Amino acid sequence: MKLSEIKHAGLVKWVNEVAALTTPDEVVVCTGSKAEYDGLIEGMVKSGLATRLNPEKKPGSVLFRSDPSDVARVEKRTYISCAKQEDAGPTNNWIDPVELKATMTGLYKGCMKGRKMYVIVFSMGPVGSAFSKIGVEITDSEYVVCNMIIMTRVGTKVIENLGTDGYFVPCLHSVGKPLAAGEADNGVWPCAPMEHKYIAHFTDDKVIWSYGSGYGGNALLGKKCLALRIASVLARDEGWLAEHMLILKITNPEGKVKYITAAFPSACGKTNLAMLIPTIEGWKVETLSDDIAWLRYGKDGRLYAMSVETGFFGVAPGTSAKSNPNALAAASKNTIFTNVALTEDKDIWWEGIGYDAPGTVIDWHGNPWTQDKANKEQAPAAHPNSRFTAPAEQCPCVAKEWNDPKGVPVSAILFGGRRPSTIPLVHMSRSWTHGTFLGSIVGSEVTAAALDVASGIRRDPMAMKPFIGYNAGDYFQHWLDVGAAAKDQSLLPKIFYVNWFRKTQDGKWLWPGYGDNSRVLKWVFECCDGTAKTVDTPIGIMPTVDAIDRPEGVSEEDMKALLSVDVEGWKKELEDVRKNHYPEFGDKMPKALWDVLDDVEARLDKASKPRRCCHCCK
Ligand code: TSX
Ligand code: MN
Repeated sequence: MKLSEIKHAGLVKWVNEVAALTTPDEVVVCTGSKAEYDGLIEGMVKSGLATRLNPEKKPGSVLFRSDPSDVARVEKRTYISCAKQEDAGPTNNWIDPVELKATMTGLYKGCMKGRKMYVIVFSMGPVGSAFSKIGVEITDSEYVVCNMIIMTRVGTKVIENLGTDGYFVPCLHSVGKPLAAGEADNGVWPCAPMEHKYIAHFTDDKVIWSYGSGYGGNALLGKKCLALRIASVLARDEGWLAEHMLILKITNPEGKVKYITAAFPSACGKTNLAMLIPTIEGWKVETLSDDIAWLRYGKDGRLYAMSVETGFFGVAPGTSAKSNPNALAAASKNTIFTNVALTEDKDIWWEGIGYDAPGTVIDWHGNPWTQDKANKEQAPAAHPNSRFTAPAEQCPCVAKEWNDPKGVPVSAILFGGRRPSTIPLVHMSRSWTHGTFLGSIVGSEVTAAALDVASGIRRDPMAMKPFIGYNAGDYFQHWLDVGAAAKDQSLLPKIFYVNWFRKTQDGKWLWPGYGDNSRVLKWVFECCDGTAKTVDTPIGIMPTVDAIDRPEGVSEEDMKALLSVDVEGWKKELEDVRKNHYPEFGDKMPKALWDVLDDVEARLDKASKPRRCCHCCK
């Protein structure tokens, strides 16, 4: 499509300015059609950047290997750039926008030489929904265009919807690797050195500039940059929530439906939970989103969650027929794989796929690799952050309403983390404010490779720490404000904290997890209906030991361990929150959350003091 066909003067002006700065050979407006996608993939196969997979085993699918320096989001090069540093807050890198724009303009000068510049007009959320946001990504990466076509709604319909003066978020991206005359990528992943990489969010004018990386959240600007960081700012200003949450639909044996959202730090199996297959008779779980949810009040006063993406950009290693057959099915065709291993018969393989590597495979560096199970130190064949980009509609358990422009009414919000001790299998907050407190203290144990945190817990409030586009203290206050704005507190979702990762003293998993988590979801469901068996505890509302159906292999003792309050452990936990976590947010930390901390500590104190029933037993 030609730029002259676009009727939006502001968009055309911006595109022309960017073209003048970056000097591409050609400007292409993306239509999002299958022919366009296929043509771009074909071009990348020809240039050696992509490998076509076996059409019998993975029809319509390709493999990319990125540069070893460009394999993940780079938080140290990610910036919230606004006039006042305080507005970026303690959790974000900050550079003054005047300075950062000057630096990046210098880098963008001539950076698309020898390349095509693509204009991707995309919608986060269904096209035309009052809650959707349109973005326009300008990029010089065909890989980005193809991923955006899977992950978002791209092209003609969105351009039409944008009209002559519709609002859009400008998203500028370049891999930062211009080509000399006659030069081609020749199979080399284009990107710039680390010190030239920038992922910048100009939050005062809601503009995204990304330079130097072609990978994932650094480059697919609709996802983390727009739908979380910029959207969180819009959400604060407009009174809604942009959250790092999956959305699932759960149906009980009587056919009653509820919708649950859930936020977890990385490596907790969020995609697995979104696509869970229940082990309890008659229950069903379906998926609306595995990563991002936008929540706002409906006319009925309930909080609605809308799914904003159209695909899954999932971590490949660990995905198996056992852990997540639905994700494997979603990625069985028309999928882009990045940095996984390639088998001799042009299929894919990765660590934790559920079977041994067949013969010698090509690892993510492009080198022959033969599995050596005796060698615990062997470098993996697939990069630990290797990915599949798969269309949501290919997921066998996608809910029919995943596309609904008004979203779905939320009954429960789950927070969770990877916690071998202290945190029980599940507990429910006493109120929205207490639930916000639980979200604010979310954390996961740090892995052996990164023992940089004294407590061994890395806090990741609401699993949003890297994605809050403004001051995190203000974000906590915004959560409280959203709850306070409910026209009826009883219509608010109930908020839970779950922990699938409890271990015994000798390091064995106490809970089988995966499909058996449906037993916890059942209790959550019952809490929302007011039929659950509950007990009030110092930390919140918990299931009685017999309230949750016990999976095979879990003894009654185990269940008691999973569902008891570790009073001393919780006191240490809250001391860490008081001394190390909350102070990070300084004056911006809402008093209401300090008050919850005081309240829970007082309840724990009361529980640990020997009770005096009368004068005779002092
Ligand atoms: O995704 C996971 N979930 C959520 C599933 C809906 N994982 C994988 C985490 C890494 C991404 C889990 N790992 C879960 C879980 O609930 N639980 C565990 C821990 C665990 C691992 C293995 C076993 C039991 C628990 N059991 C056996 O291997 C036999
Ligand atoms: Mn995510």
